[in-house]
Amino acid sequence: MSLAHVDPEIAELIKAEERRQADTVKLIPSENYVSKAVLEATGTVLTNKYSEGYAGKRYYEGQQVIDQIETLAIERAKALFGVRHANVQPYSGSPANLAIYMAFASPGDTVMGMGLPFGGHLTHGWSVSATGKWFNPVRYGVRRDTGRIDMDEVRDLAREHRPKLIFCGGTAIPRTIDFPAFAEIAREVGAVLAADIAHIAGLVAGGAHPSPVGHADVISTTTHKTLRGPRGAMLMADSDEHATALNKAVFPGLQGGPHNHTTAAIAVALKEAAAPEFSAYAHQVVANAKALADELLARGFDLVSGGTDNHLILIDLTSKGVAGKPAAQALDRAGLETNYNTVPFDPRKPFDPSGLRIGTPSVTSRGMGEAEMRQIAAWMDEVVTAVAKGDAEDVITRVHAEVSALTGKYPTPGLTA
Ligand code: DSN
Repeated sequence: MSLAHVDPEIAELIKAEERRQADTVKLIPSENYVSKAVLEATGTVLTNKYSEGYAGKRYYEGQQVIDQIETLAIERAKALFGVRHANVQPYSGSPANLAIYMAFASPGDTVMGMGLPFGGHLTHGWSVSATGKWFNPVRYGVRRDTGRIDMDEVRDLAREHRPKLIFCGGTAIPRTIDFPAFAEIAREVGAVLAADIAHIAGLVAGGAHPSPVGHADVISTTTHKTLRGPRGAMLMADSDEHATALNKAVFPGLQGGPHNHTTAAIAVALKEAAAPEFSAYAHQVVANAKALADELLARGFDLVSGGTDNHLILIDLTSKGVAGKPAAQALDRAGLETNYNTVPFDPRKPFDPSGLRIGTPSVTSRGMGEAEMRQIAAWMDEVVTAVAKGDAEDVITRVHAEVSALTGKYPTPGLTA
């Protein structure tokens, strides 16, 4: 029986979310629209199967098909990123990163990562995360004058603290990550270098951001951000020794049975990412982000680091006289979906910070280009200015109507295309 028949309430809510996603200009940089093929692979009978272990060595029978699917996903990951080993089983980014700790460090060991308020991820050793509680985290940030990672600080901290593990990458970094520089520092202090490319994996795959391969010892990524796959994650490595440690950490170290429906959808997404159109998409994501950033700058917005090299823009709204949360809420009501975010050296609290984080993967997947980015910046400016003046209702209503007219022209992959 169909979902609509069994559970009309949930079916209607899913339809409502479909409509919301189609009617919204989605600017959250970690989100995207997956293809119909990826969605289809996710909703299959593969969800019925347990497969603890790895291909050829499982703890359940009946793996004739699952082994082939997981092997295909692994081979496609290896080919796409040019690595020798890949593990496609981590449930998502945080478990993938935890597996790196389990593989290369012990509780109490010193580890190093970018502080959350500077753009790092919770799992890079932030205090509220298990990684900050169970390990001894040392954190680097960005320079106050440039908003960019301070590689001198990274080197000095690494020399002083001799971490076992160094993470590079994060969730709010608008600039290119210098993997060779991190690798040189990690080598000097004898640390394992982990590149968390969750945000930029699609750009790396499409050739729009330098690759960490050949520099980082291990690479973690989610599969659902710029890479445009299902919610999941992967770990990659070149050396047999690192790969063996990662595999053991994922299973049996941290996880039970892999989510086979996700593995199949990852395989589909990786096939899509190897196509020439994907490279064009990745480059357009960056071109769109630059166009959006330039227009925001021209309209007097203050961007952390002064712009962007990738898919992501971090706006400090202090100079606009409004905080991130009320701005994000008003923009959402106008059909422009963003997330409020801390900015480096933010004097405000994380739940009510000074910044807005935006990005261009979703709008690019819909086929929008630079002209639409300039229009989006204009709408953002109108709404934020109106919020600062304390009189935004009319502007929100008008902008929402204009946003709907725009979204109506751009099909949403997986939903209306
Ligand atoms: N939640 C992700 C993001 O939005 O960047 C990071 O895990």
